[in-house]
Order: sequence, then C-alpha cells, then structure tokens
Amino acid sequence: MKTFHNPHHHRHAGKQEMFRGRLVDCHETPARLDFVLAELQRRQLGAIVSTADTDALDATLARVHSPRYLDFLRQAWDDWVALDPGNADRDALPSVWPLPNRHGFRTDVLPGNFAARLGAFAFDSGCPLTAGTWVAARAGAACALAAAHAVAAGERSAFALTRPPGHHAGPDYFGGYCFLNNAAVAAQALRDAGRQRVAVLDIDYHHGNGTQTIFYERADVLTVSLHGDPRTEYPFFLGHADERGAGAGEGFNLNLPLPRGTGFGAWRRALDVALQVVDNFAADALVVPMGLDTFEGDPISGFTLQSDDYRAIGAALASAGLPTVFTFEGGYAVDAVGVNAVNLLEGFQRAS
Ligand code: SP5
Ligand code: ZN
Repeated sequence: MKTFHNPHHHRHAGKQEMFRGRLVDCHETPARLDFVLAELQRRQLGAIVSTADTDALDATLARVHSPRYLDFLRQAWDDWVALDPGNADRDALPSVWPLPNRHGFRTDVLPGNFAARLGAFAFDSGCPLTAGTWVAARAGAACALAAAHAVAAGERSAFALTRPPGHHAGPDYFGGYCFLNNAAVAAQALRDAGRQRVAVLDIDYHHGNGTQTIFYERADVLTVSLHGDPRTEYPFFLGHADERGAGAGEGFNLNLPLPRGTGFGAWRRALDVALQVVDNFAADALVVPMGLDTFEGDPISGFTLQSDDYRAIGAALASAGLPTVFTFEGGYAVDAVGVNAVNLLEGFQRAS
C-alpha cells in the first residue's frame, strides 16, 4: 500500500487545549504521526511519498468547505497577530460563540473582530489554531487528494498519513483537532474521478460529525460511523442513531453509537453491521477515516481494543473488496499508535 505523507505536518503543533476550566497539553501532537511513519518504514508496507502538491486541491476543497470558511482559515493567523502583536507567541483559541440556529444569534454578518470570527467558525476551544495550521492542514488535504487519485487510477488502497486530522471539520467550522476534512476531500475526489457511489466508514472513537454533515443531504456518498455514544462522549451534539440523512440523502447516513467501555467483540459486531450497509449501498470505493483512539490505552477515549485487534479490523475492511483510501485521524496513546495503525493496514493488505 502506498502512503502519502504530509511533510509539513509538524508546522501544526498546538500548545494547549481548554479542558474543564483549565488549559492542558495538547493530545494531538506531531509525535503521533512520526511514530506511524517510523513503524511503516520499519515494516515496509509499501512506498512512502511526501506530498504537499496543492495544485489541484482548491477545486476539491471548495466542494466540501464553504468559501468564507476557507478565506477565514487562510487569513486566520495574520488576523490573530493583527489583533495584538503579542499573539504571535500564543495559539488562537475561541472564547465567544454565536450559538448558530438558536436564539436569533446571527452568522450571516461576520464580525470584524477576529476573536468573534474565530468563534463563528469553531465549535470547541480544544482545537488551537497556530502559525502553521493552514500550511499543515492544506498539505494534509493534498495527501488525501493524492491518495484518492492513486486509488481512482487503479491502486487497491492508499493511506493519507497526515495531521491535523479532519473528520470533525464541517462545511464551515473547525474543532476536535480538525480544520480541513481530509476524508471528505478523498470521498469527493473519488466522485470527481468518476466513482459513482462512495462509502465513508469512520472507525475513530469519536463520531465523524464533520463528514456526516458535509454529505448529509447527498445520496452519492454514504456515511457510516462507529463511535462512542454522544450521550457521554465527544462531540456530544451529533452522532445519534436516529440521524439517517436528509432530503436526497435520507437513508444514506448511519450511526452506530456504542457505550463507553465497549470491547472488541461488540465493536466487531457493529463493524459487521456497517460493512453490510456498505455492501447494500453497492459502493464502488471506500474511504476509512482511521482513528486508533479505540485502543484500550488511549488517554481520552473509552473502548478497550488491543493492538492485535487492529489486524482483524484491517482484514474485515478488506473483505468489502473495494478500492480503499485510509486517512489518519485520532489515536493519542503515542507509543502504541504506530503499531496499531500499521497492524490495521497490514491486516488489510494481507487479506486483499
Ligand atoms: C480527531 C479526534 O480524535 N478528535 C478528538 C477530539 C476530542 N476533544 C475532546 C478531548 C477531551 C480531552 N480530555 C482531556 C483529558 C485531560 N486529562
Ligand atoms: Zn477521535
């Protein structure tokens, strides 16, 4: 399997995230990706290509994110520093929100004040925006695009090894450590390359709210997510079982929330349900937002999967028999994330 790796990922390195009234060190660190890369090199799964070619990217990005959100992100760091030169040493975290769709707060008129604009495009204060965020996120989306193009050109599978992750980023918002939705970019690129029906099967611990929302009213992209039940788990406000899609997309979204504490047996049965739904959809390509935060040792999550389980997951995903793009999402047990990621990819490759 070919890996497209983001050479600029380390330029996004947030310092701290807000958690229960205090700032704690960021869980989403550059070391995560470096561990996966080292393990991929050690086990020689296939060619590893550094990719930051953004030439063809804008057209695809514009199909998954709104123009004003992309303008905001491109300018965000300069605007942050313009607000106060002292901000150059601080990450940008939002502290005021418009409560969209509620109580009459408006987002059609964007405030000139950057701190307010930051809140208009964010849904949490755990996702610091830094000097290098735009460059890193853009190069990462380019990896997802390249992985999709490789698969569209006939590769059985490809891996977008990038961070910041993407599946929480929606049409016009960031949050959950995510800015550009890499999995949505891959799915859209597969559609643009002529695949008629693309399935997204999100196996991160957290609900893929961004991807769900981007494709919620579309029948050409099926979104399925296996995740911790939002009644107790982040992102809390989306990811319930009764969210089935809307309009033309009705019936083309499936959520399989599982209680905190779920082990591999129950998780694997939910994966079978997901795979059956993907099969019924008759997808001609698959995108897997691959979070490894389902691991027992994950510091912010609540499932109990073991390192060997990831091989079985890879094999099960291969059984769908579809050209497959993997995007690297969560997974915060840094010493294990490389082994777990490569176990999954190797399990897929051996079963293919
Ligand atoms: C891509 C992804 O996996 N995003 C997850 C975002 C989760 N954000 C909320 C994390 C809550 C962190 N808890 C801190 C515990 C401090 N000991
Ligand atoms: Zn996650």
